Parts: sequence; C-alpha cells; structure tokens
Amino acid sequence: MEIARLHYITQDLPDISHWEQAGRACRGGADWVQLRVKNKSYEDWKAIALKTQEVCKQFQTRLILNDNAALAKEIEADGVHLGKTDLSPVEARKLLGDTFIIGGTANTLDDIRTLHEAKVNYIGCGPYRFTKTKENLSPIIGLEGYRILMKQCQAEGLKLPVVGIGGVLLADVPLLLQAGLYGVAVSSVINLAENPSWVTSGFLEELSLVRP
Ligand code: TZP
Ligand code: MG
Repeated sequence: MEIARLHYITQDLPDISHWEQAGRACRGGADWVQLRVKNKSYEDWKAIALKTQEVCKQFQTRLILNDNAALAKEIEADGVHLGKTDLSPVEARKLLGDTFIIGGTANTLDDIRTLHEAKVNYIGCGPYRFTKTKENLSPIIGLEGYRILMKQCQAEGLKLPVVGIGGVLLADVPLLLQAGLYGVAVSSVINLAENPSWVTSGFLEELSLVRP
C-alpha cells in the first residue's frame, strides 16, 4: 500500500474543530490525515472522528486515527498510528487485519527494529526538534541523529518508510529527505499558519522534488 510522504496531523485547538482543520489541509492537497485527539471520552472521540471521516471521504483522503485501534476499527478508518503506550502493533494487526494501515512511533534504532518485526506499514520517528504540540517529548533526534539512524536502517536492511516528526518546518524538508527520511509528519506549522492550505501545498511541492 502507498504511504503518503506528507502526514498531516490535526491537533486540539480552542478555535477550530479537527474536521475543519482536516478540510483546510485537504484543500491544500493532503491525501493523508492523522486525527490526533487527546483527553476525550470514547464517544466524544468517535463523534469527532466520524465528522473528520466525512470530510476526508469528500477529498478521497486517507484517515489515520492516533492511539485508538478499537475506534479505528469501529469507524472503518484507513489506519491507526500507535505510540509506545497504545495497543501493540502485533495485537493491532490481529484486531485490524492485513489491509489496515498500522504506523508506529519510534525514537531509537531499537524501536525501529521492533516495529519492523511487528510488520507496521510505516514509522513516525522523532522528535526532530523541540515542539510545544506534544507533551512528554522523547530526546531530540536532530538532523545528524536521523542521518545516523537511516544509515543504520539501510545497513540492517530495514526498509520501512520513516517519516520525521516534531517541529518540522517547510525549510527542513530538503535536508530531512537527504538524511534518508521518506517524508514528514507535521501539525502546528500547518494548523497555526495564516493560510494552512497554502502551507500544505508547499510541503507537497517540496516533497515532490526529492525521490524517496
Ligand atoms: N510526536 C512527536 S513530536 C509530535 C508528535 C505527535 C508533535 C508534532 O507536531 P508539530 O506541531 O509538527 O511539532
Ligand atoms: Mg499516541
């Protein structure tokens, strides 16, 4: 299955809903939306997810739920992104089946090895730099860190698409791709922009300039 090179991520914001955020990114061409909802009951989360799914379907954009494999299954999302404290990717695969997209979070080479073993479809590896978007950040990886990690992956034959995440800005894209990353996952740089659709299309343009 084709993994997008731009993983657009919604966030909890006071003045705009998750589905409106998704709509802005979709209008800019995003074909992959990760719904990142925090601190909501299952039912509230489900209501948000269904509204976001409606928007994504209009644009034929894939919807990936963060954290919640059960909800992803219930609403028949396209995928789920699992952190280290969520359901394990192995259990998620049993629950969701072979065609469901399962992504996992990595901070180290060991994490990447484990996720590869678990047959996830892609890996979100970060944080690239400090970001206010996520609490309890893992140690910063930085550009040199990615270079080293991606070289080690290549040496070990770990061929999964790895997207960089955490404080990624448009101007970072060329160097991150040169470091060996497949793509990027971004949230606030799009959500807090004056023109989120325009920034989204800027990312897609930058990513298209370098082959993975
Ligand atoms: N995981 C590691 S950093 C991060 C997540 C979800 C936040 C990404 O958001 P931003 O706003 O692009 O830094
Ligand atoms: Mg998570």
